[in-house]
Amino acid sequence: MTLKIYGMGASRAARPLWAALELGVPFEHIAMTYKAGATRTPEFLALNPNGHIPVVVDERADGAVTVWESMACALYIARVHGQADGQSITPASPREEAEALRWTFWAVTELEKDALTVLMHRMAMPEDQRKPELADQAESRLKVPLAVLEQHLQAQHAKGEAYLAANRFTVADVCVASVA
Ligand SMILES: N[C@@H](CCC(=O)N[C@@H](CS)C(=O)NCC(=O)O)C(=O)O
Repeated sequence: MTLKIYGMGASRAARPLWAALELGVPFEHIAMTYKAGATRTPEFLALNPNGHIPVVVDERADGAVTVWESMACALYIARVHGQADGQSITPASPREEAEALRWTFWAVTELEKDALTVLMHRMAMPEDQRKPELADQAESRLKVPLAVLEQHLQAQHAKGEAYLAANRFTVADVCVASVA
Protein backbone atom coordinates (compact mmCIF):
# COMPACT_ATOMS: atom_id res chain seq x y z
CA MET A 1 0.00 0.00 0.00
CA THR A 2 1.48 3.33 -1.05
CA LEU A 3 0.52 6.91 -0.56
CA LYS A 4 1.64 9.00 -3.53
CA ILE A 5 1.66 12.80 -3.60
CA TYR A 6 2.03 14.41 -7.02
CA GLY A 7 3.32 17.97 -7.22
CA MET A 8 6.43 19.98 -6.47
CA GLY A 9 6.68 21.51 -3.00
CA ALA A 10 6.58 25.09 -4.31
CA SER A 11 2.94 24.78 -5.25
CA ARG A 12 -0.35 23.96 -3.55
CA ALA A 13 1.10 20.44 -3.15
CA ALA A 14 2.73 21.93 -0.04
CA ARG A 15 -0.60 21.30 1.72
CA PRO A 16 -0.76 17.49 1.48
CA LEU A 17 3.04 17.28 1.79
CA TRP A 18 2.90 19.28 5.04
CA ALA A 19 0.08 17.10 6.41
CA ALA A 20 1.95 13.88 5.59
CA LEU A 21 5.21 15.18 7.06
CA GLU A 22 3.48 16.34 10.27
CA LEU A 23 1.99 12.85 10.67
CA GLY A 24 5.24 11.11 9.78
CA VAL A 25 3.46 8.81 7.35
CA PRO A 26 5.57 7.28 4.61
CA PHE A 27 4.75 8.52 1.13
CA GLU A 28 6.18 8.65 -2.34
CA HIS A 29 6.66 12.17 -3.63
CA ILE A 30 6.32 12.63 -7.38
CA ALA A 31 7.71 16.17 -7.41
CA MET A 32 6.43 17.13 -10.83
CA THR A 33 6.19 20.71 -12.00
CA TYR A 34 2.98 22.39 -13.11
CA LYS A 35 4.80 24.41 -15.76
CA ALA A 36 5.15 23.90 -19.50
CA GLY A 37 2.03 21.75 -19.82
CA ALA A 38 3.31 19.02 -17.49
CA THR A 39 -0.14 18.62 -15.94
CA ARG A 40 -1.90 18.39 -19.31
CA THR A 41 -0.61 15.03 -20.49
CA PRO A 42 -3.22 12.28 -21.02
CA GLU A 43 -1.63 10.27 -18.18
CA PHE A 44 -1.92 13.15 -15.73
CA LEU A 45 -5.39 14.20 -16.89
CA ALA A 46 -6.50 10.65 -16.10
CA LEU A 47 -5.55 11.41 -12.47
CA ASN A 48 -6.95 14.93 -12.36
CA PRO A 49 -9.11 16.03 -15.30
CA ASN A 50 -8.62 19.64 -14.17
CA GLY A 51 -4.95 19.39 -15.09
CA HIS A 52 -3.65 20.73 -11.76
CA ILE A 53 -1.33 19.57 -9.02
CA PRO A 54 -1.57 18.32 -6.35
CA VAL A 55 -3.05 14.86 -6.64
CA VAL A 56 -2.94 12.21 -3.93
CA VAL A 57 -3.24 8.56 -4.85
CA ASP A 58 -3.71 6.24 -1.91
CA GLU A 59 -3.27 2.63 -2.95
CA ARG A 60 -5.29 0.67 -0.42
CA ALA A 61 -6.21 -2.98 0.03
CA ASP A 62 -9.77 -2.18 -1.08
CA GLY A 63 -8.66 -0.17 -4.13
CA ALA A 64 -6.95 3.10 -5.01
CA VAL A 65 -8.37 6.38 -3.73
CA THR A 66 -7.56 9.42 -5.88
CA VAL A 67 -7.96 12.87 -4.38
CA TRP A 68 -7.50 16.25 -6.05
CA GLU A 69 -8.01 19.75 -4.67
CA SER A 70 -5.13 20.55 -2.36
CA MET A 71 -7.19 21.19 0.78
CA ALA A 72 -9.17 17.99 0.26
CA CYS A 73 -5.84 16.16 -0.13
CA ALA A 74 -4.55 17.53 3.20
CA LEU A 75 -7.82 16.81 5.03
CA TYR A 76 -7.92 13.29 3.56
CA ILE A 77 -4.38 12.50 4.68
CA ALA A 78 -5.09 13.80 8.19
CA ARG A 79 -8.35 11.85 8.45
CA VAL A 80 -7.23 8.56 6.89
CA HIS A 81 -3.54 8.40 7.83
CA GLY A 82 -3.62 10.10 11.24
CA GLN A 83 -4.96 9.00 14.60
CA ALA A 84 -7.91 10.88 16.09
CA ASP A 85 -6.14 10.67 19.44
CA GLY A 86 -5.98 14.33 20.41
CA GLN A 87 -2.21 14.25 19.82
CA SER A 88 -1.78 14.41 16.07
CA ILE A 89 -3.04 16.92 13.52
CA THR A 90 -6.14 14.76 12.93
CA PRO A 91 -9.39 16.24 14.29
CA ALA A 92 -10.27 14.28 17.40
CA SER A 93 -13.93 15.22 17.89
CA PRO A 94 -16.90 16.45 15.86
CA ARG A 95 -16.11 19.96 17.11
CA GLU A 96 -12.53 19.78 15.86
CA GLU A 97 -13.70 18.27 12.58
CA ALA A 98 -16.20 21.10 12.11
CA GLU A 99 -13.52 23.67 12.91
CA ALA A 100 -11.10 22.12 10.41
CA LEU A 101 -13.72 22.07 7.67
CA ARG A 102 -14.96 25.55 8.48
CA TRP A 103 -11.54 27.21 8.46
CA THR A 104 -10.40 25.28 5.41
CA PHE A 105 -13.41 26.28 3.32
CA TRP A 106 -13.03 29.81 4.64
CA ALA A 107 -9.38 29.94 3.57
CA VAL A 108 -10.24 28.82 0.04
CA THR A 109 -13.27 31.05 -0.43
CA GLU A 110 -12.37 34.17 1.56
CA LEU A 111 -8.60 34.38 1.29
CA GLU A 112 -6.98 32.41 -1.49
CA LYS A 113 -7.86 34.46 -4.57
CA ASP A 114 -6.81 37.79 -3.12
CA ALA A 115 -3.74 36.31 -1.41
CA LEU A 116 -2.61 34.92 -4.78
CA THR A 117 -3.16 38.27 -6.45
CA VAL A 118 -0.90 39.90 -3.87
CA LEU A 119 1.74 37.18 -4.31
CA MET A 120 1.69 37.42 -8.10
CA HIS A 121 1.67 41.19 -8.39
CA ARG A 122 4.14 41.89 -5.56
CA MET A 123 6.69 39.11 -6.06
CA ALA A 124 6.07 36.22 -8.40
CA MET A 125 5.45 37.75 -11.81
CA PRO A 126 8.20 39.39 -13.86
CA GLU A 127 8.45 43.00 -12.70
CA ASP A 128 7.29 44.50 -15.98
CA GLN A 129 4.05 42.48 -15.86
CA ARG A 130 3.09 43.31 -12.27
CA LYS A 131 0.16 45.62 -11.60
CA PRO A 132 0.68 47.10 -8.14
CA GLU A 133 -2.85 48.54 -8.12
CA LEU A 134 -4.30 45.00 -8.29
CA ALA A 135 -2.16 43.97 -5.30
CA ASP A 136 -3.27 47.10 -3.42
CA GLN A 137 -6.95 46.36 -4.06
CA ALA A 138 -6.56 42.70 -3.04
CA GLU A 139 -4.68 43.71 0.14
CA SER A 140 -7.44 46.08 1.02
CA ARG A 141 -10.13 43.38 0.57
CA LEU A 142 -8.07 40.91 2.63
CA LYS A 143 -8.24 43.17 5.67
CA VAL A 144 -11.85 42.06 6.28
CA PRO A 145 -11.35 38.25 6.49
CA LEU A 146 -7.95 38.65 8.15
CA ALA A 147 -9.61 40.69 10.90
CA VAL A 148 -11.96 37.74 11.44
CA LEU A 149 -8.96 35.41 11.72
CA GLU A 150 -7.18 37.78 14.10
CA GLN A 151 -10.26 38.06 16.33
CA HIS A 152 -10.60 34.27 16.46
CA LEU A 153 -6.93 33.80 17.33
CA GLN A 154 -7.19 36.43 20.08
CA ALA A 155 -10.20 34.55 21.50
CA GLN A 156 -8.28 31.26 21.34
CA HIS A 157 -5.34 32.92 23.07
CA ALA A 158 -7.62 34.23 25.83
CA LYS A 159 -8.74 30.60 26.43
CA GLY A 160 -5.11 29.49 26.58
CA GLU A 161 -5.32 27.79 23.17
CA ALA A 162 -2.52 28.71 20.84
CA TYR A 163 -3.94 27.25 17.64
CA LEU A 164 -6.90 27.62 15.33
CA ALA A 165 -9.12 24.68 16.23
CA ALA A 166 -7.78 23.03 19.38
CA ASN A 167 -5.06 23.37 21.94
CA ARG A 168 -2.62 21.79 19.52
CA PHE A 169 -1.51 22.22 15.92
CA THR A 170 -4.06 20.54 13.62
CA VAL A 171 -4.76 20.16 9.94
CA ALA A 172 -6.84 23.35 10.21
CA ASP A 173 -3.61 25.24 10.90
CA VAL A 174 -1.91 23.54 7.94
CA CYS A 175 -4.72 24.57 5.59
CA VAL A 176 -5.08 28.16 6.77
CA ALA A 177 -1.35 28.83 7.20
CA SER A 178 -0.70 27.55 3.68
CA VAL A 179 -2.83 30.42 2.37
CA ALA A 180 -2.57 33.21 4.93
N1 LIG B 1 -7.99 24.61 -6.48
C1 LIG B 1 -6.90 23.77 -6.90
C2 LIG B 1 -5.90 24.61 -7.68
C3 LIG B 1 -4.73 23.78 -8.16
C4 LIG B 1 -3.80 24.59 -9.03
O1 LIG B 1 -4.17 25.56 -9.70
N2 LIG B 1 -2.52 24.14 -9.07
C5 LIG B 1 -1.54 24.80 -9.87
C6 LIG B 1 -0.19 24.75 -9.15
S1 LIG B 1 -0.25 25.53 -7.55
C7 LIG B 1 -1.40 24.08 -11.19
O2 LIG B 1 -1.38 22.87 -11.24
N3 LIG B 1 -1.28 24.81 -12.29
C8 LIG B 1 -1.05 24.23 -13.59
C9 LIG B 1 -2.13 24.46 -14.57
O3 LIG B 1 -3.22 24.89 -14.19
O4 LIG B 1 -1.87 24.21 -15.75
C10 LIG B 1 -6.23 23.14 -5.65
O5 LIG B 1 -6.26 23.77 -4.58
O6 LIG B 1 -5.71 22.03 -5.76
